[in-house]
Amino acid sequence: DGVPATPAKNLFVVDSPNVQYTDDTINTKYTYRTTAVSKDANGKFVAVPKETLYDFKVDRKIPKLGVMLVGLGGNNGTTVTAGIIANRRGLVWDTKEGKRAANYYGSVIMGSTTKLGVDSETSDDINIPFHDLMPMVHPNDLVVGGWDISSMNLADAMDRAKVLEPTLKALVHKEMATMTPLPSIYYPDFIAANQEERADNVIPGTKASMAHVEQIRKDIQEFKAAHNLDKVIVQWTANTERFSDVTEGVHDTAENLLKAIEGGHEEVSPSTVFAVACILDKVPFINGSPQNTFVPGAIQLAEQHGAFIGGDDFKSGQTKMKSALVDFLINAGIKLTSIASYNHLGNNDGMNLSSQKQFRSKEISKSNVVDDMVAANTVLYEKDEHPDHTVVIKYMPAVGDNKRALDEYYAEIFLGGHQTISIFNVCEDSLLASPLIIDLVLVAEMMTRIQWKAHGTDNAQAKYAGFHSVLSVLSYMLKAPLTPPGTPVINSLAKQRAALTNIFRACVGLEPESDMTLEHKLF
Ligand code: NAI
Ligand code: DG6
Repeated sequence: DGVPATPAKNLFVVDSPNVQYTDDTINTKYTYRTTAVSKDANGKFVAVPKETLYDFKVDRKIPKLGVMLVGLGGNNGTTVTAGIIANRRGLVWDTKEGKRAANYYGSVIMGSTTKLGVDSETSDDINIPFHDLMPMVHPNDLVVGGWDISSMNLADAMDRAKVLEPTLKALVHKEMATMTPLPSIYYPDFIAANQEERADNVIPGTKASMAHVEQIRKDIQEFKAAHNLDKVIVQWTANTERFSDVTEGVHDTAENLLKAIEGGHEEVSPSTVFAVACILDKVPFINGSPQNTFVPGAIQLAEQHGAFIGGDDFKSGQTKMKSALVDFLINAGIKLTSIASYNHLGNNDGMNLSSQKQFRSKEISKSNVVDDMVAANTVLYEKDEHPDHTVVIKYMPAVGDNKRALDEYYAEIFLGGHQTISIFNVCEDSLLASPLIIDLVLVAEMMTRIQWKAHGTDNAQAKYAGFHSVLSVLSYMLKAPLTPPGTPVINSLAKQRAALTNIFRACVGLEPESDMTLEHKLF
C-alpha cells in the first residue's frame, strides 16, 4: 500500500469551444450523430440523419482504488496479484529464454494505443496509450484483496496454480505470503463436487442468507477502511457455478430476490449473494464467470440503487479469436456454415468444468457469441438461420493452465466452393485472463466518474446522471456481454472496441475514431 500513486500523464488537452476544463472536471458538449430509419407507404426505407446533443462531465480526481476478487486464491487471482506486484516493483527475472520484465501485455487499456489525431505539420497519425485518453487509475496503484473458500496464502496458492516462472515467484513470494483470502460463502451444490477438498475457509451456512450478505458488506467496508481507499470494485473470478433455476416469485424482482435470500432459498447462488451485497452499497460488481449471477431481480436491484454491474465470463483466448474472425468472415461476404470448438485444459477450472452442470454454464456462454453477426447479414443468412456451432471442453491435467483451443471454421465461398480454417491456439489461460481483470476494474472505475445528460430531445434528462447500471461498455472483455434489459448484445470484437474508444473520446470532446483518412485522399 505504501507506494505513491502513479501521476496521470496529461498527454493532451482538447482545444475546442465545446470543451471546458476545471480543476475537478472535464466538461464537454458532444453531438452524437446517428441515422433514424423508418419505412414509407411503399415499404421503402427512409434514412434520416439525426443529431443528439449530450453534455458529459468527467471527474478528474483519480481515486485510491481497491479490488476485491472472489476466488483470490485461484489461478487468475494469484496471477493477477503477482502481476501487479511485479509491475509496481519493476521486476526483471531470468527465464530459459533470457531476462523478462514485468508488463501489462494483453490489457487493452495498458497495452494498446488509440489515435488522437493527425499531426498538423507532417500529416502523420498521433497515437497515444489508451490509458492516457482519460484520467484513469494506474493498475500499479491497485490494492488487491478478496475471498476464497481455500485458506491457502497467496504464495502457496501461486505454487498450486503452476502458472508463473519460479524465478518470478521467488521475487514476489514474501509479499504474496502475507496475503490470505477472507473466508467465503460456499453452497456446495453450485460448484463441482471435486472442489470440496479445498473448501476449508468458509463462512458457516450452506444456503443464501442475509447474514451472508451482511458479512460480505462488512468485509468490503473493513477492507476499504484498512487501506484508506476511496472506492472498491469487486470481481467474481471464483469457480464457474451451475446456472440457478430462475423462478417467478424468487428471482424475478428485486423484492422477491431479497425475500428469497432472507428465507434461505436454495436456488440463490453464492455469486448472486455477492452481487446483492455489492449492489446494496453501490460497489461495482463484475462477473468473470459464465453462470447466471445477474438474475432479473439482481439487475432490478442494481437499477434501483444506481449500482454498476457487468458480466459475464472473461473473453480471453478462443472466444476472442472467434469474435474477431467470425466478424471478418461474415463482413467479407463469406458464408460461415459451421464452427467446431474443442478445448482441453488441466487447471482447477478445467477440473470444475469436468462436471456436467458447470460445463453447461460455460457451453452456453461460449456458444452465443456469433448470433448478432449472423443476424446482421441478411444477404448470407435467412431469418433464424445459424451456422452449426459445437463447443467441447475436456479436462486434461497434463497441460495445466496452458489450455489448448482447436477450432475449425467451415465456410461456403463463391459458386459452392468451401474454405476451411483450422486454428490451434495455446491459450495460457490465467496470463490471458489477468490483464482482462485489470481492464474491467479500470474501465468500471472510470465509468463511476462520468456523468451525462441529453438535451433537445423528448427523452431529455434534466439533470446529470450516470450510465445505466448494466455496464455494456465492458463487452470487449467479456464472452456473454450483459446489456441493459431490452437492448442489443454486440459480440463483434471490433465494434466492442470502437464503442469503448469512442465513448471515452466523447467524454473528452473528441469525434469518433474515423478511418476515412479523407485528408490523404485529395488531389
Ligand atoms: P481456479 O479454479 O484456479 O480459481 C477459482 C477459485 O475460486 C479457487 O481458488 C476456489 O477455491 C475459489 N472459489 C470457488 N468458489 C468460491 C466461492 N464461493 N467464494 C470464494 N472463492 C471460491 O480458476 P481460474 O482459472 O482462476 O478461473 C476462475 C474463473 O474464471 C472460472 O470460473 C473460469 O471459468 C473463469 N474464466 C477464466 C478464464 C481464463 O482464461 N482463465 C477465462 C474466462 C473465464
Ligand atoms: C475451457 O474453455 C475453459 C474456460 O474456462 C476457458 O479457458 C475460458 O472460459 C476462456 O475461454 P475463451 O473462449 O475466452 O478462451
